[in-house]
Amino acid sequence: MNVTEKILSNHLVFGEKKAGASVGIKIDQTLTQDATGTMAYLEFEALGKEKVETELSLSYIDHNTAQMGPNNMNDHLYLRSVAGRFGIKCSLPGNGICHQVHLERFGKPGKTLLGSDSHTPTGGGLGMLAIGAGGLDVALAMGGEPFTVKWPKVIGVKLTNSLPEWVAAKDVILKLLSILTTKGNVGCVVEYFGPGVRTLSVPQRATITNMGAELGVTTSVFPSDERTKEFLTAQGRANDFTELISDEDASYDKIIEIDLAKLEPLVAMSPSPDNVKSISEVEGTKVGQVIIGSCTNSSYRDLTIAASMLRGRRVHPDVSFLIAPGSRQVMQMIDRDGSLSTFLTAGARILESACGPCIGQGCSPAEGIVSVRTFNRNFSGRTGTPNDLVFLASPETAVMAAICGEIVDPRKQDVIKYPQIEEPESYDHDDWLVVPPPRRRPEIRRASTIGEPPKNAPLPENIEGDILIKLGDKITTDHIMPAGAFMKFRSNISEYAKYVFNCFNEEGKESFYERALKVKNAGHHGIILAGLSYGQGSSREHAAICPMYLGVKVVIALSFERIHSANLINFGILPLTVSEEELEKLRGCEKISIKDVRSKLKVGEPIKASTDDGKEITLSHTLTEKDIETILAGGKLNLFAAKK
Ligand code: MIC
Ligand code: SF4
Repeated sequence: MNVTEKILSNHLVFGEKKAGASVGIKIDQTLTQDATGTMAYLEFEALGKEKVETELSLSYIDHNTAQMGPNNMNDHLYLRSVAGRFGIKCSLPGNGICHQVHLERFGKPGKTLLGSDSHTPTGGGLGMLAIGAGGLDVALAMGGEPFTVKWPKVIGVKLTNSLPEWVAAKDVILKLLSILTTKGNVGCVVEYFGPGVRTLSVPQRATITNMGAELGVTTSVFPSDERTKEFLTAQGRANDFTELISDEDASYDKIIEIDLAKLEPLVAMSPSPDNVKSISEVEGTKVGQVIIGSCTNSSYRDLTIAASMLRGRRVHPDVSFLIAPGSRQVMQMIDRDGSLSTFLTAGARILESACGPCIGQGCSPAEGIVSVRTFNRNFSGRTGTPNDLVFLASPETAVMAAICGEIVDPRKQDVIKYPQIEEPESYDHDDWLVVPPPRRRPEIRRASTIGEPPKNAPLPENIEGDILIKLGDKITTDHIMPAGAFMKFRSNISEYAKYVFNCFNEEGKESFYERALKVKNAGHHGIILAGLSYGQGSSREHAAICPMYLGVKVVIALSFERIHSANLINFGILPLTVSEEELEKLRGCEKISIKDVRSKLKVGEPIKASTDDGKEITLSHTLTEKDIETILAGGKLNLFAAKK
């Protein structure tokens, strides 16, 4: 067996080990972050459980830390109290980004981790099967329910040789993104193997598995080997180590070989992480902002590289240079070893250990300037600046750009020697910003800005649909539900729903929200039309909950991304697929009706839609029986309540 099959088999609760078959797996650990966590815990409360039933559940506060107005801190107090009440640890603001902290302090090889954040696969760097999901699925896993996932196809990525100077782990994943792209990888797991694996440390592996999320795969995983042991030992967690490697005769559904020695520095240009260019194609581009941070590249290793390059130097006067260390551990260590002072002398602005600019919480670039970031996403407008120009790159390439004021191939200069970085033998760790559940169960603190998960009605038999919006390919959840400044409404659906598809609203014209409400109030049902890979990116279930709240019943697309499709089902929205030809026909009309949809779903008959211009369209789906039951009930919360 390969590593993926081993972990899945050890956790299998039901289902057949066959690619594409629905299986239930036991979840050992869960994590949430504040932006998805408030809803997840409101949903957990609705399940009526006394305590979590996992080995370990953690609630991280790392996304909404700007605290403009009371909303954010109201959320934080709710999260801390609800964690205490149900036996969950709470990582307070300032302790760091969930994925970085979880890797450092809590992840364990061979375990399963379900997180309400799409970059949960970061844990794959430690040999965990770490999967991102919507908050409701995480709530159910906390309640002891198995998590349902398709038995994956495993793409083996064979790594050979070792990385040359100035080429980083980020370039490995950018290379893979250029091969596999962000579309069409649903239902796959990427597993790394081969002799090159041992040349990569755990933080480097975690950069690769983290950004694997952009491929749209279920997760990515590395074996757990001597390097894993070194890392866990340095974290004071040698006892958490178990070896986990694939069998000699393990096979993969497909193999991609990457010769690390042949890689070069790469850059992903706006507006997609798979818009990958070699550095020679972008050399000389003037840069106005550089940021080192996010859960992809803000480890101690990344910051040590950055500090070594900056020692005795200053950043270019035209560049605003910012650093957000991934965790309090990293922050403390760069303080102790003098890197912090190097950064300050070089002219860096130091940000809190949190998601910050990665999710548009400040530091939006000025119009027209290029911002080079070590992050994982550069979807248009995510920074808070419309039509932003964000280039994703390794810390090495980013710091070089900060020093030179333009993109420079670090291999072509001879001023800065390549810093050889050793992993520390011991990391600082005290965990005192991780609050364990108190002995006496606290009362839940629920301020006025904290709403309730909205209820949905069962799916109607006949859908009288108005097409609310017609979209193209690769619509991300950032398009559907903006983050940044709007994230303060995450625990209040009626407020947040006002901003559905905000980026497509035009001034002076009816907004999506207004249109959807008009249709809903007229007793009709909302329909969304889209192209390939609808719902890429984040795990935010708000991208399903808010449209549901506005009366959307069906999304018709060429294909869906895994997490978003699960979120639609969880909240009772029907995801239907259509051929390109039929989609074109739908684009030409405004209203469609889908008759007898409940009955047809139940008996597995094809679903037909008739358009207002007299055409008949066939719609398909890949729903399991359980999915159908969920949608018919109007979502998982209704289903759960009915079964109680
Ligand atoms: C993101 O990177 O887009 C986020 C913010 O971390 C999201 C979660 C969210 O929307 O709260 C994610 O990746 O799942
Ligand atoms: Fe936070 Fe950005 Fe990572 Fe999402 S991708 S968890 S916003 S740092």
